[in-house]
Amino acid sequence: MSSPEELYLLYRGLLFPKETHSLESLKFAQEFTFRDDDVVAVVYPKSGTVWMQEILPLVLNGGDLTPIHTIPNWDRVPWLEEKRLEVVVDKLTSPRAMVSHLPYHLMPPSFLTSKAKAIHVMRNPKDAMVSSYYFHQMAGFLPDPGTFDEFMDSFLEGKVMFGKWTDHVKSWKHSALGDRIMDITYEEMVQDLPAALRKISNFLGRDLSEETIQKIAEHCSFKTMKDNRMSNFSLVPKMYLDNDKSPFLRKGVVGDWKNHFSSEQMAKFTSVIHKELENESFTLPWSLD
Ligand code: PPS
Repeated sequence: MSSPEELYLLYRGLLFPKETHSLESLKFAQEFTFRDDDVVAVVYPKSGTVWMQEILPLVLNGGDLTPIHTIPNWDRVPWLEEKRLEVVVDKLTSPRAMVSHLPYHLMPPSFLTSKAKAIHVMRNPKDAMVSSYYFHQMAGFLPDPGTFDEFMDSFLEGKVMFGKWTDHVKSWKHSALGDRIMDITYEEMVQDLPAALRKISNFLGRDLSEETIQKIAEHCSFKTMKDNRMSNFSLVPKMYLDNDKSPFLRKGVVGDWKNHFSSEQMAKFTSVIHKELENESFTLPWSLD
């Protein structure tokens, strides 16, 4: 089994999985030229990234299913910081959609000066942590997570890919993007996907009919995505992502942390997160209890 040192690249204080990132890919991201009509979903890991890879093309193209049925999600809406971007970038047609796990301060200069839009997706960190715990079991390119308790310590200390959840959230909450950024939560999307789709399409200046919204919601449901081989990672060799160990599209619910946290773990987790956010001007959209 490989050690974290072998599996991660340390770049500007953050850990990046070497399988999918390199110094070249991070340089490519830094030098990437954003266009004014680009949109990027900025998401801490395990908080709704691949969901946005399904939603964005459909909202942008008015519900044409071709991209989600013919292009694997990682090429359809690539990660800004991953190696694949350089390979597929010339095939992307405007308006282009991307995703990123980067914090705001690592976004490329051209993003800041362009008019490109950002959609910041947040998920309750307890559920993101549980999802990540299972992801570390199925992803051959990530270190063994250890026990749930050990993984919680790594997560709270930021010794995981893309660092601390609180740092990521703070960076985006303090962005200077004004009306170029929209916040949405994973929980809102689970609770009422059509309403979330209306919010996203309004933000992107798309006037979609109710019929189209309903069609997109159906094709972006957890169940439909789990059956879509272009989106469920079944095309990836098992040595990288083993859906038999834990499916990538695992549960897709809110509050699974309640099935995993002891009362001590819950108290510790909540107190660490609250302490790190205590002087912040923003409030979290959900209670952590
Ligand atoms: S990654 O690896 O960081 O890109 O992962 P990410 O896509 O951000 O997060 C994976 C979790 O999102 C869930 N997911 C969904 N939930 C509800 N509905 C839909 N359509 C959906 N698509 C993805 C996925 O199941 C992971 O959460 P868990 O809790 O593990 O099920």
